[in-house]
Amino acid sequence: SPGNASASTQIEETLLKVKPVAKPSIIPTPMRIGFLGLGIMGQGMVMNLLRSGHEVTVWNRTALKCRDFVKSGAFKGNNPAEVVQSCDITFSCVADTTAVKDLVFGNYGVLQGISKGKCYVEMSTIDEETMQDVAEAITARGGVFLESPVVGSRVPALEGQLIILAAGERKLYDECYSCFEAIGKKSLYLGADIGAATRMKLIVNMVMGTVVAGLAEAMAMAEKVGLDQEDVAEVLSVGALSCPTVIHKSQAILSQRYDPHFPLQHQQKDLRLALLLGDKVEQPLYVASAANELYKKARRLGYGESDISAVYRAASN
Ligand code: NA7
Repeated sequence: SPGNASASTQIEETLLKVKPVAKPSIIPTPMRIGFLGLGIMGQGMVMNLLRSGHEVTVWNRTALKCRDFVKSGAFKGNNPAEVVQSCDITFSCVADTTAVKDLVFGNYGVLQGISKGKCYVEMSTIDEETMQDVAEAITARGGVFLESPVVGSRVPALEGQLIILAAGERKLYDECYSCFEAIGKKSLYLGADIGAATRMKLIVNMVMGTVVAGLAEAMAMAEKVGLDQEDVAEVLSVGALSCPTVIHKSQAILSQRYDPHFPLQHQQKDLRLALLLGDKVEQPLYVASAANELYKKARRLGYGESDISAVYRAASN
């Protein structure tokens, strides 16, 4: 469709524009790498794997998104099972729990490609129970599993500056060394216990979600009390609250440009998952709950696929 064609052109333009941070010392593993999911995060990660000399086979539900990566030297798999079969280590980074379940347990899914020694790394942010179910299914077939959500959004993914959180099989974590070097600025192994990396990711995104919701509410209030929002953004940018998130998100609110760096629906998913986790351990989460409602409202207003900063629309509505 024309929509898809323009998505592909957009990918190409973005990839040409962004320069990754130079990392001359990477020695790519000779292992064959598979990558499932070419969303905002997957696109940046795959580009950096290719740039650093890794052999990568890609698959995406919407196949057209593979085109620019094949032009840049990737192989294309026909389905997840085929990618897993033809590669040594397969990474996946897709939207949510439903997507992961489809990908892993579905027809021609990951599980059908797993045999003894095949390695699978799940980078999506999902609930830890599903993560554990996936781990069990993979290992029951002789596969090796690592849970590895990443912290960072579109630009850090494109620049190879993500933070990689990992838990599961230590040997596989070590084997991913050159891949993690290519896509990230830091990686952290949190132990063999599947779920630890997801919990860390949810904690970090709880901070992100509450900070951006608070900023949106303050900007909306500023306008109501007769302040110039540009002045507010300037004061914030020179004070102790000056950080990339506050600076970039206040600029997005000022310019009313909400092109997705971190899709709002994913932030709301992460808050929802954090609230479930809080429920399990009886931790009251007043602030995160309130923020979650604001993101929910923004989704209802149609901003699910916009950037997280579009939560301003819910706050000012
Ligand atoms: P995006 O840009 O929203 O991309 C989502 C990706 O997930 C994209 O490749 C989708 O394929 C894919 N997807 C969604 N549903 C499915 C199903 N049912 N089956 C297979 N593939 C699916 O997300 P991000 O890249 O920003 O984030 C990815 C994860 O990292 C997420 O968990 C974040 O919280 C962190 P499509 O192109 O639509 O066919």
